[in-house]
Amino acid sequence: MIGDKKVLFSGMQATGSLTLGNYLGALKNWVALSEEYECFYSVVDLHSITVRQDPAELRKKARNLLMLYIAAGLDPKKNCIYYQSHVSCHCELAWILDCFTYMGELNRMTQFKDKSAKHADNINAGLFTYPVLMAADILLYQADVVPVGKDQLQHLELTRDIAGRFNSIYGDVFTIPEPYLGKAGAKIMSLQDPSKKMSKSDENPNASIYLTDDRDTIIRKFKRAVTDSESSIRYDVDQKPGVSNLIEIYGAVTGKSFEEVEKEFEGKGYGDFKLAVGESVADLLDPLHTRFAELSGDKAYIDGIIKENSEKAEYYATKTLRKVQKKVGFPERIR
Ligand code: ATP
Ligand code: LTN
Repeated sequence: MIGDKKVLFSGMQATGSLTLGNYLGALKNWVALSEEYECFYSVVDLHSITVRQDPAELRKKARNLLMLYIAAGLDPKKNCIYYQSHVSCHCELAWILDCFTYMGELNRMTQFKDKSAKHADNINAGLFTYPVLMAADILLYQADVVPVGKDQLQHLELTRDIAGRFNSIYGDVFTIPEPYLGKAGAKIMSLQDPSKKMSKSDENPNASIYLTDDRDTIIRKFKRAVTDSESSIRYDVDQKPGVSNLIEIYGAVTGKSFEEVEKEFEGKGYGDFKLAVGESVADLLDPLHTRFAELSGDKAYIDGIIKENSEKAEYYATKTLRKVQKKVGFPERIR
């Protein structure tokens, strides 16, 4: 708890441009939860270097991501929006937690398996211990709740195991976090291959809607989305994964249930449906584009936010880290 509020932590990697999947699966929920909780929203740039990054690009993407958090509706005066790399406690706690995590546990992580298959020439130790750094992120702020997409549930389960293990040895040090999954949009699939999730690191730009895409691009990408040879608009993930994904997107954007969407497009063809989905997404993203452009032009404001919030994050993170260091037996600092 901070004051009378429960704590929320979440983060996104500064790799690639954010997609509609990131927005519907994560950002949208973040905004909805931001009044109720004391929130920490991190740009997790330490995690980004588990795959090779161009330094100038990474810096730019990290700043854009931070601005997108704000453009999407998070008030940076109320929510602690900061760069993970500015708070060194994350690395220090991750090391300690590494010593409480088993190789077998990390070996089971599907993201590790996927990413090592994708980057077979660079299966580094960071990629392997990635979930421990994520556990450190969450546990440093004593988070009660962590909003994530479905793909991150396994990491969250591991975080809970590590925290429970640590607590059973040293007493109640960490709050055990609960995942928060939004109702709709928890797993948006690729527009080109609906068996894969929409991902910002996909090489095919037509597979994802980027939050920075303009209206024409958005509509064009939806027009090209892979569907099937039938023509009915019906939710059936097994038989009609492409159409079901579009229904999921339309439902998440408009707040309509699957049944309502099916009804709305009864007797209509894929062309009409795809256009409606494209327009609803373009309308959703319009205000975000305007706000992002404003923020991009206000360097001093953004720099101020970065400074203020990294100090706030550091204050809370240090509190937990000092407690942990004491528990494991490191000598006290002499002042
Ligand atoms: P990468 O391709 O670099 O792995 P990503 O697009 O998978 O990136 P992350 O940075 O791993 O995105 O995820 C940020 C947040 O967005 C997480 O909470 C994640 O669960 C959520 N998320 C990512 N992709 C989707 C998706 N397709 N549908 C719903 N939520 C998603
Ligand atoms: N692993 C997450 C990003 C992430 C995160 C976190 C999410 C890093 N640390 C802490 C929630 C809480 C991802 O790839 N989406």
